Amino acid sequence: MTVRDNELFAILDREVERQNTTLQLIASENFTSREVLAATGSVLTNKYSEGYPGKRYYGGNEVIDAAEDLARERVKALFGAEHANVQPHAGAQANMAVYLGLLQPGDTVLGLRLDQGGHLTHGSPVNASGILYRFVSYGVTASDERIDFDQVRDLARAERPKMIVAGATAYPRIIDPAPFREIADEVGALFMFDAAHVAGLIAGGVHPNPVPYADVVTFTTHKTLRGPRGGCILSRAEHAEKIDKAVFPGMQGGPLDHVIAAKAVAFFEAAQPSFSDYARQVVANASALASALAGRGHRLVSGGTDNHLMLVDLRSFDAELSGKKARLALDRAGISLNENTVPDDPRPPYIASGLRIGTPAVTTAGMGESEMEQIAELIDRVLRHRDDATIGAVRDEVAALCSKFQPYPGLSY
Ligand code: DSN
Repeated sequence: MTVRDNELFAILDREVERQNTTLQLIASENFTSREVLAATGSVLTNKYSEGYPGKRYYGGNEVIDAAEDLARERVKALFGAEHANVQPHAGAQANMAVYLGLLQPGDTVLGLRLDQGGHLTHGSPVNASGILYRFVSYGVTASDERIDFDQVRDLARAERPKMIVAGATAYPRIIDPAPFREIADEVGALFMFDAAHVAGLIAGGVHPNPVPYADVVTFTTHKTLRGPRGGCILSRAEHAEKIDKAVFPGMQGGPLDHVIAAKAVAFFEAAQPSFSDYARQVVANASALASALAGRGHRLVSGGTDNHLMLVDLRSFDAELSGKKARLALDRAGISLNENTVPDDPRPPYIASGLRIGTPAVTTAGMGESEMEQIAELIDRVLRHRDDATIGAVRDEVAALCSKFQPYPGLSY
């Protein structure tokens, strides 16, 4: 009989309490189902299974094979893909495996500017993507702050990239895969779509599916898709072997079988009709929250949103208020979100001039448009005053609101 680690389990209980009593507005977070939690906490964590179903380096993998096969078949059916690799530990590993499999070091790649919504793995100089490959960045237009396809085309013609990467970590608009495919075909480039943020919106049928257009689609399973933390790669059959070799043995050793099982559960859940209702409500809530914030005088990058997130540009609201200062004040009020750069941000990313706000988690908790109005008022009050009395009062109102929408009532470790 082992001694129970009360210290650690008390910390887990504190996190349950935090998630049940404060507002989770980080655009890349969600609340998984209890079935996803159960699979993630299952005995599959005990197994080693380097390789792929039917081709393992260790014995005793017949059950693991069944779980991984189920995950692969479900995700292929969900997105209409020819091939799936469900082993990447996270989105960064998924992206790096695609580069490792399909590029040579030094190859030129086009990706969205990091300060305009791109991800670290889209060529940041401090990330392996930017160290190993020659990324050239496109951006958004100055006029409407949407992807500048004229620039993408001009850069593609001038640079002749081996690959064009679409997708973003902080971009509030639909990303149409069709023009990217057209440009990639014109210059003979591969086309990768990083759908990490919008995978759930695609699965729910409210955003265009990039699978018919892209050579490869990567995504994380824990954002709008509402699964366990992890990554996934979908590809055309012609790239399957290179992608699989790049994930294992190229990038990773033993897969996280418990997480792969939880991914299978999430793909099952995302295939249910109710998931389309969820995806539609995520977007409706983001739209309502954006309108309510705009109505209170906040400038939104691109003027609004058509996905699950929005970017508030604080510069016109209060030139002294950085994204970081705003985030810290909101944190104290029980409102969790992150500071984010806005296009042409004069501040560095860890200070930033904007806030990124997302609705996947609050929508899972059951909130609708009327709660979004209330949340906008709470955020606005904190940003305007930032004193202890206001923050304390908002914290109480946040707790009262959340008490009606607990994601994990009664959960205890
Ligand atoms: N950390 C993720 C996000 O918040 O968008 C990206 O990796």
